[in-house]
Amino acid sequence: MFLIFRLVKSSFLACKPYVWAVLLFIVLISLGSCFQVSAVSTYRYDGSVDGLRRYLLDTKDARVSIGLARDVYIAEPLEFAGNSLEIRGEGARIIDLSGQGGLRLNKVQSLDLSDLEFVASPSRALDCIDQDCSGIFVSGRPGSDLKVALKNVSVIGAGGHGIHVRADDSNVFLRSRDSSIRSVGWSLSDRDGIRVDQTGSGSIQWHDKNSSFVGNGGDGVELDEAGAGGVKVHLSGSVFEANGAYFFGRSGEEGFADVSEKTGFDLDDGFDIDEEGDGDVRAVLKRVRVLSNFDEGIDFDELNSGLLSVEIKDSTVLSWFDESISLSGGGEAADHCLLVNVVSGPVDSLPDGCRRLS
Ligand SMILES: [Ca+2]
Ligand SMILES: [Ca+2]
Ligand SMILES: [Ca+2]
Ligand SMILES: [Ca+2]
Repeated sequence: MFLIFRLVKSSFLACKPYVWAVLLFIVLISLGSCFQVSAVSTYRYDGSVDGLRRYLLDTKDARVSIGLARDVYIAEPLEFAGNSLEIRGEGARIIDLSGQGGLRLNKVQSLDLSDLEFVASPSRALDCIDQDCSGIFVSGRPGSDLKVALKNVSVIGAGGHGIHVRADDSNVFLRSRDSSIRSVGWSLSDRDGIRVDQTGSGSIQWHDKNSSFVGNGGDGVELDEAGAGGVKVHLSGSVFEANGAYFFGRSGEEGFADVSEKTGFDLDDGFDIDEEGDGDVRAVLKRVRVLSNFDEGIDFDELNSGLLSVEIKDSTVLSWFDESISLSGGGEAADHCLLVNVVSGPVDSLPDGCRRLS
């Protein structure tokens, strides 16, 4: 305070512009921090699922901390339709017994999850024909960006997609690190570890560091982008392993033929990008492992106007069923493709347009 008083006093005396600038800066910083503190306060989970449910329904910008000793059992989905939701698990688990999908966010701007394990009870295939069954479902608000951030998050066992992000006319920014999506998507064909559906205007950006996608029925990750806008990904240390085996895993079961007739089939992969309309696919993958997925390891398709640009470095991509790396730009070769120190195969030929440097 004394410093501020001295500054005010000296500024009146000297009328130096820089002194006024410093004072204005201090005032703005103070107002900014006050605003942040008052805008989002933290709800501490106290063991009442009903209380948590009401808080989420009543709050526009929500922040929840759960705590290490807590297992949160939910018998029906937790719904949120405000602006932004942050859940700090602090080591907690949410255990979804509903089978319909555990966390459902409708027309939001951001979801931020950290230090949380999300375990879903598997769903029956017939139950998932008419409902999403994703562990976590997030839809964007048209005209606003949609940000989804995962840090040290696990999603295990959901019958539908592990995480399903859907956006019409919104940019999707997905950031993940040290997270794991595994053993999801065994109710129906084409239920993926992470699935992003972006239609209309808007693009998809995904940054990942050290996350893994293992043993999911559909793709490890599928990014579908349509209309104006493209797909940009930057991955380092990501693992896609043993995904896409739904067909083999379920084909002998009773009722399988009925379900497949109603829903159709999609052959899934480790990491799948489908981009159409205006817009590029630009992917940089470093130190990734893509192993034993069915049927392809990496499958990137770019359609209509735009470029397909792919760089993969210091990585291993092995597929025993179909191509380890499949690239299709505008129905033809990639526009730019560089593989540096990449072990790939054994069912493999260098994709058209690719250069390999060892
Ligand atoms: Ca899929
Ligand atoms: Ca789009
Ligand atoms: Ca597009
Ligand atoms: Ca395109």
